[in-house]
Amino acid sequence: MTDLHIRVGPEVAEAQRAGRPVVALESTIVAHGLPRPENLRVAREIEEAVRAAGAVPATIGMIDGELLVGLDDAQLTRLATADGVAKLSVRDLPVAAAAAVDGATTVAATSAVAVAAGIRVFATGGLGGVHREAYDESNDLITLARTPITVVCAGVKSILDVGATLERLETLGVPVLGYGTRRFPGFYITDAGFDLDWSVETPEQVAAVMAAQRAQGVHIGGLVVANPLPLAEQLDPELHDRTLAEGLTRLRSEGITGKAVTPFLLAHFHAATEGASLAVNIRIILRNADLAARIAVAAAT
Ligand code: PSU
Ligand code: MN
Repeated sequence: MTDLHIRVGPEVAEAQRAGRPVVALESTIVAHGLPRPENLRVAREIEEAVRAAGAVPATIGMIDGELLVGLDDAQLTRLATADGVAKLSVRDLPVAAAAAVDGATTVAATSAVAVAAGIRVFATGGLGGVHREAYDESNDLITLARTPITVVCAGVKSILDVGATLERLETLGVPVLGYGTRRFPGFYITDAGFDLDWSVETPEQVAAVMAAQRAQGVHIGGLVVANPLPLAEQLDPELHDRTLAEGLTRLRSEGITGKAVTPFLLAHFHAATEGASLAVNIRIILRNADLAARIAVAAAT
């Protein structure tokens, strides 16, 4: 138990003592982002992908109000299968702890807790960002501006306003590195239509940026590594555009707002594409877990 009331699981604690690489993983994609029953299987596969690339996975979440870094299989199963698991962003953490609930942490909350526990690399699917409807900007962005963690993602979902999200990351001082690309990926699609200023080709190059960021100490914030799917693996762009248009229409007609927006659109994609978006989603997460582990290995040596 740290003084922040974060409990680090035994395997993660042992790896940290030995200076071995650790990769943080979020639980919102498990509890709210992926459909059941595949979510639990995928959650385990993500951890396996991290191990296969030489790092120790630390899935983060809340059980009975306690923040855990490195859920064991029973805890992971509980967050994947229980009803009423709360979606926790940063502001929800103290309230949820006092209420002793079970909760899944978003990119923002996972980043903040990971850094508090001394972890510097994190793999997810896609970041939250600026939504297209009304005024809604994910806490993921401002939290990345303040939290020194490297987040490997496939950009942001095309359900968001991708251009506005990139502008906000610039305003907030968060560097975005294209991994093997100079185009920002749109999660299901390889290229969301925006140029990036910087790209890297290897995990070692990412580790060098992380080291420079720490050594300079000029801006204590995060780093986004945008890892696109290969073109051959993306969701058919036509199916994508049609599904997105339908989803946005349903959002309006069903009056969905706030933190329910992201899970609603994800569920719509999974249902409307009859699993095609799910297969793509799983590929993305596994690829990001692998890359994050290789970055963590490079950063630890
Ligand atoms: N992107 C995905 N799948 C997800 C999410 C984002 O591809 O499940 C989740 C992440 O946990 C992210 C959160 O932090 O949605 C953002 O939610 P909001 O827009 O309410 O901040
Ligand atoms: Mn929101």
